Amino acid sequence: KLVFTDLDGTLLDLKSYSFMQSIEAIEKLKSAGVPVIFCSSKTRNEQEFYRESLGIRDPFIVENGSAIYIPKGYFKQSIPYNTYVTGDYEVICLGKSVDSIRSVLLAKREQLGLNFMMYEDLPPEEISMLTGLDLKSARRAKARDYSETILRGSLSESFYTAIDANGFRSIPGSKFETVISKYANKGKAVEILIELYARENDDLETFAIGDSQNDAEMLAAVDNPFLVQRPDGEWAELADVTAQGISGVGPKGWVRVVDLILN
Ligand code: 2M8
Ligand code: MG
Ligand code: MG
Repeated sequence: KLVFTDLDGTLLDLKSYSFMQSIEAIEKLKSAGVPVIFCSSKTRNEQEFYRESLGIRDPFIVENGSAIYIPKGYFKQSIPYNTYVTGDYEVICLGKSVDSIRSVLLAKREQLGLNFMMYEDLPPEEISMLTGLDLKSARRAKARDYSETILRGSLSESFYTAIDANGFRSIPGSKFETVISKYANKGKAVEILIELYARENDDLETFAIGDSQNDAEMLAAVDNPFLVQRPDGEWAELADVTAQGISGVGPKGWVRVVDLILN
């Protein structure tokens, strides 16, 4: 079994970004030897914080499918993709550099006379105020490699057309929008990891848990897709995939899905 999971509003409480409610279920997955693979809009630094806090050592997918971080030696066989090494990881990159994204955003903001703000424009203190992340977490969120989050201000139809023409797309998250390369994709990243696990494990059964539209591609890539409830009690309406709706908002639903997976 393999579990792919979103973080904000899924494993983490959407408001406090806390993992307290999920700890026990994570321990059960670890004891059962089931990999817990984060797949989120969060950065490497943010996800490393949660991996270290929770003692998770499995690969993880950052910035909405922009890159897959695989601990060195995690797979016995060598990885049949272009990779680069950073720290203790081999990285498969599907996205584009944050610098290229930010420079297109800057140019389009100017040309189209828009007034949106992105992380790059703001000190961590202000990001912290706007997101509810604590200051250290705001710094980890600002340290992006392959995407940029737009925090406030209006975006126009012409904005979306312009970024599309430059090879980018905007992904609506639980609270904000994040601009990534068109070729970055949570689903593609999940498929690559499934293929790597499948070389070493027979009869894999795959699961994914999310809470919003930005999880659709991940959910479409697994055998058993689940959606947890959002704070308003609704389940996200996904365009191209049907997922089983589980009762329980965020981590409350997450814990229920883990019980289903293990029983
Ligand atoms: C952004 O991600 C959330 C996730 O759905 C969003 O778009 O609403 C990203 O910048 C992420 O790195 C950050 O931790 C989060 C904070 O709410 O916002
Ligand atoms: Mg989410
Ligand atoms: Mg997310």
